[in-house]
Amino acid sequence: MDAWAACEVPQLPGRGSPLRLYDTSRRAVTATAPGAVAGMYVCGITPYDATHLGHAATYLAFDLVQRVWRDAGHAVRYVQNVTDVDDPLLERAARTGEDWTDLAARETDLFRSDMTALRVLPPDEYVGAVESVPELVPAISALLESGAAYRLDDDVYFDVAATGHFGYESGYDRATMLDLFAERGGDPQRPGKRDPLDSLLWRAERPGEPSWPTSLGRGRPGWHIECSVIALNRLGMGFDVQGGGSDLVFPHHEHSAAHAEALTGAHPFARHYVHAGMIGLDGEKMSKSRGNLVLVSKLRAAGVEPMAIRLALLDGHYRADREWTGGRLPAAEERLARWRSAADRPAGPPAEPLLAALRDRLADDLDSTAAMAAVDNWAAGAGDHAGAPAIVADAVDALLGVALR
Ligand code: 5CA
Ligand code: ZN
Repeated sequence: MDAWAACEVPQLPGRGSPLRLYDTSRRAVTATAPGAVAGMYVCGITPYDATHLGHAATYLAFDLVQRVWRDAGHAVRYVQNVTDVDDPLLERAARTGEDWTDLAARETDLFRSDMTALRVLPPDEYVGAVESVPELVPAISALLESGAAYRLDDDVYFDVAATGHFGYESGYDRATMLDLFAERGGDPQRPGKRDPLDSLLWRAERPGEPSWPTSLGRGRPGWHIECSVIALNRLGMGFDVQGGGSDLVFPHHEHSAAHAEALTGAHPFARHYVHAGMIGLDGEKMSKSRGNLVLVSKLRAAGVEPMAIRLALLDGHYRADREWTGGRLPAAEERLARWRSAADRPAGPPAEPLLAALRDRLADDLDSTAAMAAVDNWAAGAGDHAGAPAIVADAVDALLGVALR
């Protein structure tokens, strides 16, 4: 499907530093080491409700990854999915009486316009679950043939014993895995499974649910295989970053990795598993199912400048769980105004030290808070460097994605 329009990224003088990122599987910050083309897959939305600030914060974190890589001289191949058929979407449509395809199309459109407004660079390939059914079916069949998957009634399950590596991505113990699996869409209690943690690859048709006629029978794909195969077919094994929010560490990313590793016999699926912290409201994770949402589109409709939303969300480390509070927006608006008037000056302090600080801080596991403090310092300083404001505006645009002019 179509993504959204890209904004221009200014080319900066010199070259940025190699990016280091926290990898969930190693539990450490280590250097990313992309070749000429860096590969990144970030899990996309399940389009049953509008983009909230938690989604936006997660996509902004990976937007910084792309910007830092580009500045360091890499081309980036970025793939994102849309989970446009899955239980929560179908349940919402059934409850409101809306056609599920209409609901998905409408919310995906709104997501595109929110991402465009926030100046998030689009993926090179934006791929829906529905349109990828023809590539998921052969992968599920191959897993069945190799014995990594098995039939249970007419459904198909992945056997977690199929690779010797299951559990390496999250590092969780079995009790934690069982809890999270039950909490996040798994079915540990279903009788007949080889292991309670085995995940659904193919769900045979149920009355009233959408299904596709395939060589596996009529049905629809499971969730983890969607991201596994969409990424594998476009980026190959061992791509640089698999990303999403921390609620996807287990079971989603563990199973996605295991599926691809069982399919190919190669390891690892991704070289870095990168997870953004959860944005909370009133002490709880902001989520569609809880309904405690602050929507990007609502803020925009109320006249909030998208660049202020961007600044508000970047003012905090991407990995930390963060609480959204009403005071964040006015503070970000005030900061944006300060930066804009500083960038409008005929001259200012030299740009080079700021550019170096921005590059250095962002390359260190995306320390956006420190990067923004460096811009504050530059804006507060005085100087007679006539070219500096233009370079700073370009740097803030290219690296933080914030348009000052
Ligand atoms: N479609 C799946 C991924 S394949 C999904 O998780 N969709 S989602 O719409 O629920 O979430 C989209 C992205 O936003 C995911 O990366 C998820 O981890 C992230 N996310 C969801 N809620 C929050 C939150 N409160 N704070 C930060 N990120 C969040
Ligand atoms: Zn995913």
